Amino acid sequence: FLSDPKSVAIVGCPFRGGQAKLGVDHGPIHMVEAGLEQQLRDLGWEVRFDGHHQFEQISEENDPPIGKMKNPRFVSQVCKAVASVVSDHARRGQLPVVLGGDHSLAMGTIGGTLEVYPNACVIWVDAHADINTPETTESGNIHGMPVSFLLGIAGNEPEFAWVKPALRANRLVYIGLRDVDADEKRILRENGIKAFSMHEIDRHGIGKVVELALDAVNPNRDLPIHLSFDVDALDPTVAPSTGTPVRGGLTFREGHYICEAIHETGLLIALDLMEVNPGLADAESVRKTVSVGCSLVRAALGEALL
Ligand code: Z70
Ligand code: MN
Ligand code: MN
Ligand code: MN
Repeated sequence: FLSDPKSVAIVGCPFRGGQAKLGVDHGPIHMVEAGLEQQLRDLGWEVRFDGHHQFEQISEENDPPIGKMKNPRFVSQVCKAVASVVSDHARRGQLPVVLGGDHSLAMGTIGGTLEVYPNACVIWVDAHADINTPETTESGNIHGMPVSFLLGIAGNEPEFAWVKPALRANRLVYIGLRDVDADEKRILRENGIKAFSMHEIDRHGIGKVVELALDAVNPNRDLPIHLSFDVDALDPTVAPSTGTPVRGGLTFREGHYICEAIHETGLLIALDLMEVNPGLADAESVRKTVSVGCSLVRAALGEALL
């Protein structure tokens, strides 16, 4: 799927409109300043840094809630712009590495991927399912809803009419879930969406779980893969600087194993690394989280290969 020489485009998305906490918009800047660009070059990739996208801010007074959804116009406009950036890179055979920013951005990243690779499957690594609808959300935060829009189960919402329901339920699989709302559990069940929670990881081990996850969405190992990695999938001892840390998460190695195993398939065509929030903790926790974020990206792009 990718051009030769293999090329990645780092897309910084300093955006926090999908949730309430300050600081997550600084995630991409910190990861780039940690040297991610050169680290990927050292792995043999041709790297272009696409910059930190500047999004036209819509002030809160001009962006009142639609139903329970907070900052709907701002989130919608940013995700639409991100979709076009991601699809442009994908069309050129470049692998977009999108640095968030909050996870509402996945509407844009996955939307952009599916424009170019309509049969791509999505591996969503997260403590949360992010599959609330504008009806079921309790928080009103759109970073808890992107998957419902991508699946086309979010209901008729004119502001988000541009999001095509391009993701099929049988092309989506979760790994790492442990904080899922009751309505989200119902939505997962009703749509037959495969999910491997921390419970399954404890039972089978991460190696088996990744194999089962790939069997579920990519049985013949021939479909392109979009990996959307929320850093809060990792245990808070490993990645403390994130908006919604949930204990009992992936170890450092389990997180890396997922990325390495997906790299090994040779099918990875897009990667999101979301929810790094350098504003939320002490300097050492920030350093640790930014560093593990870069390290996951390197793992997905082949670092462990001997
Ligand atoms: C909750 C909601 C969420 C991330 C929190 C939480 C969603 N289900 N996602 N932190 N990254 O607000 O819908
Ligand atoms: Mn900062
Ligand atoms: Mn998420
Ligand atoms: Mn999460």
